Amino acid sequence: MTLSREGKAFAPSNIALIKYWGKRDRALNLPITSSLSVTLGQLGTCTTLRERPLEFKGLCQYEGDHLYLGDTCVDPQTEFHRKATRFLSLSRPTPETRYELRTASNIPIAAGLASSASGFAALTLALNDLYQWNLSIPDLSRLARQGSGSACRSLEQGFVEWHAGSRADGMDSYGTRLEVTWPEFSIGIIVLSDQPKPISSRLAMERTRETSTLYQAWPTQVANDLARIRPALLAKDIETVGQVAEHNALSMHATLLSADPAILYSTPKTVEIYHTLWAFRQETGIPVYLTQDAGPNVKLITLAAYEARIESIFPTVHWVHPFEACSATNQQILTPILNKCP
Ligand code: 2P0
Repeated sequence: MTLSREGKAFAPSNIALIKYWGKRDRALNLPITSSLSVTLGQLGTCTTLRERPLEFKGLCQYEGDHLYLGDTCVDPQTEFHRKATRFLSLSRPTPETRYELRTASNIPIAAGLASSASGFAALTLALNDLYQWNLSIPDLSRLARQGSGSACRSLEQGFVEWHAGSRADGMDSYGTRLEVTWPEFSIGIIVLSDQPKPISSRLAMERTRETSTLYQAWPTQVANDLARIRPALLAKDIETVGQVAEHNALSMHATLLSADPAILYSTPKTVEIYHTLWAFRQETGIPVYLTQDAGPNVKLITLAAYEARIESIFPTVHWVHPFEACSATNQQILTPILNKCP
């Protein structure tokens, strides 16, 4: 018994500088606002996908799609399995088609490091490879979005803006790359926990939208922040980029705190990092800023030249250089890192 030919792809993760928080359509993952992220180069997920004959069991003993995380069979009751199966059903050739999907990530799963973004972007690219669709980047982005909203920002390298769009069918809601190459731009990841988050971002953003009065101000804030950060990125103005991104992240967490019941992803360690960073910035004048997603981990925004100084206060920081994988002439294509797949 053999499996069909395989589709295989790598996709990087991304970190939002202007956050996606709140949906206007839950089924299609259509956002209330646009958002803007930086793609993480070689940090992401590799996925292989095959059609599985029904009688082929392998390690997973259950019916349906078989999902493997590394060498471990994923429990079909998990949110990850449900989301992946639902996503695969968008393009299953027949209702009887079953898949074997193997995924390996070099970032902690569900640690607020946007691993669902790279996961669904890689799965979209693996489908594109398996069925030889040759889809355009906007088409890939629109499809990935339906797996996980933030995945639509992981189809290109560099800075990517996800345009909220206004159409009910979502055809105008996808990511496009900004014409900026900034080799010195650096993201520092401080992992405080790789445990799954206490509440999924999907549920958290829903509760915030429904119960937080502060959330009413969020769309206006995002519009203002986007208007400030776009020219700052083009000008490679790290102070403005960092200030706007930090302000945007803290404002998102303020809406979460004002949800009912409140949602707090920060731990005491997270808050300690805030204070250490702000004191360091004040004392040294070094442009280093923070952002935080749906988890306790903190990400730093800075330039490579300041990394050694910053390590004196945060020795465990893991640096990512988003533009490392991009040559000067081929800045956006994911192909140079496809060979990251084992
Ligand atoms: C972002 N986050 O812009 C924001 C900031 C978390 C905090 O996108 O429900 O996993 O699958 O569309 O994409 C995480 O949300 O949510 C996220 P779904 P997703 O990166």
